[in-house]
Amino acid sequence: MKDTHWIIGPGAIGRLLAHSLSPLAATTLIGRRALPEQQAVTTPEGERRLQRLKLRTLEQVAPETHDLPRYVHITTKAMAAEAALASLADVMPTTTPLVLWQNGFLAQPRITQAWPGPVLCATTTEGAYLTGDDGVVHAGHGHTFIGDLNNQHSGLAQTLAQALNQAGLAATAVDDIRSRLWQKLAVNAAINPLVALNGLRNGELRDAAYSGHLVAVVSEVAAIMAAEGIQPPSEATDETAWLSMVWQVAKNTANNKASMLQDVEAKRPTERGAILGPLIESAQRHGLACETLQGLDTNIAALEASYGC
Ligand code: KPL
Repeated sequence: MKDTHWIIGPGAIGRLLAHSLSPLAATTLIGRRALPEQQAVTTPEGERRLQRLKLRTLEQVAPETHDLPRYVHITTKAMAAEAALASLADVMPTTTPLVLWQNGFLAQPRITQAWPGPVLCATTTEGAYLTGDDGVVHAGHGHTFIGDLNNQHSGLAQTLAQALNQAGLAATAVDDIRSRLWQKLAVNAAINPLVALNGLRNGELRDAAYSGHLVAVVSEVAAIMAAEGIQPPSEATDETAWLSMVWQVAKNTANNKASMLQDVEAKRPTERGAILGPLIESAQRHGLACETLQGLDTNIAALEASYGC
C-alpha cells in the first residue's frame, strides 16, 4: 500500500516536497486558498517539469478514513504552524505522526509537548523558491536531517528519511535534531535580522559597516549556545567556531535574499519570534547578556509595525 502524506503549507518547501513525493506516495498539499492543480517544478539542473498535484484548501479536507495520512508535514512559517495544526486537528487521529519543517525553535517544543502522537522535526538545506501560484524552483540540492526532540521515534524518522531519499531528497535520521535546530537558529539569528534591517544580500554583511554588529550578535549567541550545551558543528568549541560557521554560510549564500528580508520586503510578519525569541528567553534564563539580540528584536518589531503587522 502507498504511503499517504499530507503537506500543510504550499510554500517553497511544501511544494518541493509535494512534487518529489507525489510520484511515489498519495500526497495532498493543503493551503488556505485554492491553487492551480497543474504545477511546475524547475529542477536544479534547469529542467522544467509539469505535474498535476492533489491540492486542497483547509476547508476541503474531510475525514476520509480510507485516506488517513501516514505523515502530516507542517511546512508553514514558524508562527503559523500551531494554527495550521489546530485547523486540521479534527480531521485526523491524534496519533498521526507530524513532521515539523519550521525555522527557529518555537513551534517544535510547543507542538512536541501538546500533540499526543509522534512529532518529528526536520531541518533542511534544500534551496527552493516560488515563482508564483503554479511554480517552484528547486534551486539547489541540499540535505535534510530528521529526528524527534525526545529521541523516542528513531524508527519512524528512519522510515521517513528512506521515503525522502527514494523521492530524490537526500535525508538522514539523526538523534541530535535539537542541536541541529539550534545550530541553524544561531546562523539565522546572526544573518536574518541584520540583512532584513539593512536591506542587504547575505554576502554584504562582510562590509565593515555591518561586520562589527554581526560579531557582537555572534558573541551573545555563542554564550547562549554554550549555556544550552549546543556545540558548533566543528572541532573548535568557542566563539570563533560560531563566527567562522556564520561567515561560511554568508559566503555560500552571498547572493541570497534571506527569508526575513523577503518577508520585510513583502510586508509580511517575520519569524523573529521563532529565531530571536528562544535566544533571548534562554539568555534571560541563564543570566546572560543579550542587549544586541534584544536591539535587533525591537528594531524588527518596529519595522513590522511600520507596515501594519
Ligand atoms: O536560512 C537562511 C534564511 O534565509 O532564512 C539563510 C541561512 C540566512 C540563508 O539565506
